[in-house]
Parts: sequence; C-alpha cells; structure tokens
Amino acid sequence: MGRKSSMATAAVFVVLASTLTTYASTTYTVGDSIGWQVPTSNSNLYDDWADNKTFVVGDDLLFKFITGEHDVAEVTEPGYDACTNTDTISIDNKGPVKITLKRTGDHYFICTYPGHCPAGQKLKVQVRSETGDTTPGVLSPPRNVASSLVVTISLVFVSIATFVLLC
Ligand SMILES: [Cu+2]
Repeated sequence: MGRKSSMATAAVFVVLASTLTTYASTTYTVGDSIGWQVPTSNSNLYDDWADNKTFVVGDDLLFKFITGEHDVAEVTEPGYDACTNTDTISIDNKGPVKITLKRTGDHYFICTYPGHCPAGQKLKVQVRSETGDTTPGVLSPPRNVASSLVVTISLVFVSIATFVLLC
C-alpha cells in the first residue's frame, strides 16, 4: 500500500472516530452562576432552577463548588425529602462534579454537609428519554443517532471519494 493510500485510510478512520462522538447532549451548570452552594435568599433556588428545564438521558449536570465546602450525593427520594444520606447512591466530594444522567425518571441530589440540605442545597430533576418517556430505569439510546448516522454515511462517501482521487 502506497503512502497516499495509507494516509487516505487514516483519514477515513479519523472521520469515523470523530462522528462517533458527536451525539448532542447538554451540560447544565446547576444553579447557573450561583453554582452548588447553600442558597442565601431563596431556599427553593434549585427547584426553581430545574423547573423550566427538560432533562434528557445523556445530559450532564455540572455541580460547581469548592472542594471541602460541599459535596454532591445522589440519594433516594426519602433521602432527599428527609435530607439524609443513608441510601446514598453515589457521592462525590471533589468539585466540580459532572454527573451524566443515564436513566429516565427522578434523580435526587443533596449536599451532605450538616445543615446544607435542610437550608435548600438539594436538587430534584426529572429525566426523560428523547420520546418524552419518564418511566424509571429505562435506558434510552443516545440522542440524534439517526442524524449522526446520516452524517457518518455522507462523510464515508466523501472519504471514499478522497481515497479514489489520491490513488
Ligand atoms: Cu453544601
């Protein structure tokens, strides 16, 4: 195989690899510019923040906080309601923390530092699949698979054309 055709083959692989990572997902910074902390004036801050957003499987939640001042624990609904972390699903204590929403249904997050959750540092989000399904525990495929496929196929054709030209 000549140098040119090896280069073309490499190009095809690069194109294919890059299209596989183009699934669209949204990263939401929890609390926006306020970040993840004890709300000072509005104890419903995180409820209000989540209210006007639609979260879909594959989206990320970015919890911005200073390590050692807060943490992020994913808990069960009773844990969220009572601000206890006895049923902790996961806990991250090094800020910032990025959590990918992998399942549909409700997700609950609290800060386990004493007094923080009762003061409002708690977040509940409802995660939907692309079709709007919120049945708990359903794993849905990444978004925009169909459109990515179209892009991939057209890029493969362009790559083949390049390959032919180079030979
Ligand atoms: Cu905290």
